[in-house]
Amino acid sequence: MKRRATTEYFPGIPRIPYEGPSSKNPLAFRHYNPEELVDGKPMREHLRFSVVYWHTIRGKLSDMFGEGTAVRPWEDGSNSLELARTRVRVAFELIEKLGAPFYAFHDRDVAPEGRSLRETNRNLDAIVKVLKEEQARTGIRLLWGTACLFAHPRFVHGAATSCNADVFAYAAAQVKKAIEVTHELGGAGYVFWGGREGYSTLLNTDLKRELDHLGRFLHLAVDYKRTLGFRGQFYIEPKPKEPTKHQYDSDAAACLNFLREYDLLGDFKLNLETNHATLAGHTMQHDMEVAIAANALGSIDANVGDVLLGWDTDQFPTNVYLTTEIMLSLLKMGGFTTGGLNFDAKVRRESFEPEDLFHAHIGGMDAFARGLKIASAIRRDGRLAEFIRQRYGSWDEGIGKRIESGKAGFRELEAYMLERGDAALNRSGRQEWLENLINDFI
Ligand code: XLS
Ligand code: NI
Ligand code: NI
Repeated sequence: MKRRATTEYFPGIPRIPYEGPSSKNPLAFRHYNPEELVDGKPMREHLRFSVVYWHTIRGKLSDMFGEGTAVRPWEDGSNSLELARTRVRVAFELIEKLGAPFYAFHDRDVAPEGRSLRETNRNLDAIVKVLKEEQARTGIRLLWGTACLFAHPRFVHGAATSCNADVFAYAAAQVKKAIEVTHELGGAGYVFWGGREGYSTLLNTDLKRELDHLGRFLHLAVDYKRTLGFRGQFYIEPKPKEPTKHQYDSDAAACLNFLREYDLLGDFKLNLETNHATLAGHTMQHDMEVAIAANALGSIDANVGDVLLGWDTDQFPTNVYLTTEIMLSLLKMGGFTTGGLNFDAKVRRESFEPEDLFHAHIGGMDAFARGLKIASAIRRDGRLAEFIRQRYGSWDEGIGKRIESGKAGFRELEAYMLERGDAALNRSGRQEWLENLINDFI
C-alpha cells in the first residue's frame, strides 16, 4: 500500500482530468492527454513536464515596490525544518494533482540555511529524506537539481567568479553537496545557472581571471561527478543579464564557445530558457537551433517574457505560436533524452490564490500539448520540410555537391564561374507564404 498524505493542502481541487477541447471546466486539460500517442509516442514522454520548487512553492509574489501577496495557508512565517517538511507535502500534492512527471529545485528552496555549512547540510539531509518518501509514494521524479549560489550576501561578487577565493571554496562545497543530493534522489540532470557569475562594471573586474575560475569550477564538478558515479546530465543555463549587468553565460552561442574553450563540451549540454533567449535579443527557436547544431540542447525552462517589460518576468507560456516553434525544433532533434519542459515560471503578483498555481500550469501544459500536435501535423504534411529541401537543392548536385564534399577549390570555382558568366537566378524565400502555411495548422 502506498502511504497517503494525511492533510490536503489544495482542498476542492481534484486530480486534473483530460476533458478535451470542448470542455468548459477550468480545472481540466483540453489538449494535454498524457497517454495519447503523437508520432507513436505518448504525450507524457514527448513533453516531460516539470514543476519548479522555487517559484511555485517558495515564491512570495513580492516585487521591488511591495511585499509578497501570495496566500499560502500552510506558511507560518517561520524558517523551520517543520515548515520545510510541510512544503514538500504541499509540492507533491500539487505536482501529483497536475499529473506532471518531474520537478526541479535549488538546495536552498527545499531546506533552510543554518548557522554553518555543516548545519545547512544537515537541514538539507533532513528534507531530502522527505523528498525521497514523496518520490516513492507518487512516482514523481527529479528532472534536475541545482545549488542557489546567488541569494545569500556571501555571493555578492559571484560564486565561482568571485574575487574572494573563500567564496569559490564555499560554492564548491555547496555544489558538491547539491550534486550528491541530486544523485541520491535519482535526478536526471544537474543545472549550473551562474546566478551572479558576471559583472556590474569592468572597472573592478579581471574578466579573464574570472572566466578561468569558472572553467576550473566546472572541471572540478565534472571530476567529482565521476568520482561519485552520478550519471545525470550536466547543463549550463544561459542568461544575458539580471542580476548582473553582464552574465558570462549570456546566450547559447556564448555558452558553447566557453565550453569549447575550456574543453568542457563533452560533459555539458544547455538548459535553455525562453525569457533568457529573448533578453539576449534572440527568439527561443534561435537559441534552440544554435544548441541543436552543436548537439548540445539538453533541456528547456519553459516560460515567456513580456515585450513591454524588459526583464525576466518568467511568465507561464500560453502562446501557441511559441510552443509550436519550440516543438518543431524539438521534434526535428528527435525529442528529449534526459531533459524536459520545466516550468521556470511564476504566477503574477495579482494571482495570489493557491488555485492560480493550477490555472497557470494547466495553461502551460495545454499550450505545449497543442504545440506538439500542431508541430507533428506540420511535419506530417511535409510541405515546410520540402520547401527547405528544394531551397538548398543546388547543394545536392553539381558544383554545390563538389563544394560540400571538399572537392572544389577556389581555382575550380573560378573556372566554373568564368565559364558560366554569372550565378543561376535566385528564387524567392517565400516567407509570407510559409507564415500562412503555419497558420493553416494553428
Ligand atoms: C533564473 C534562472 C534560474 C535557474 C535555476 O533566472 O532561470 O531559475 O533556472 O537556477
Ligand atoms: Ni531557469
Ligand atoms: Ni528566468
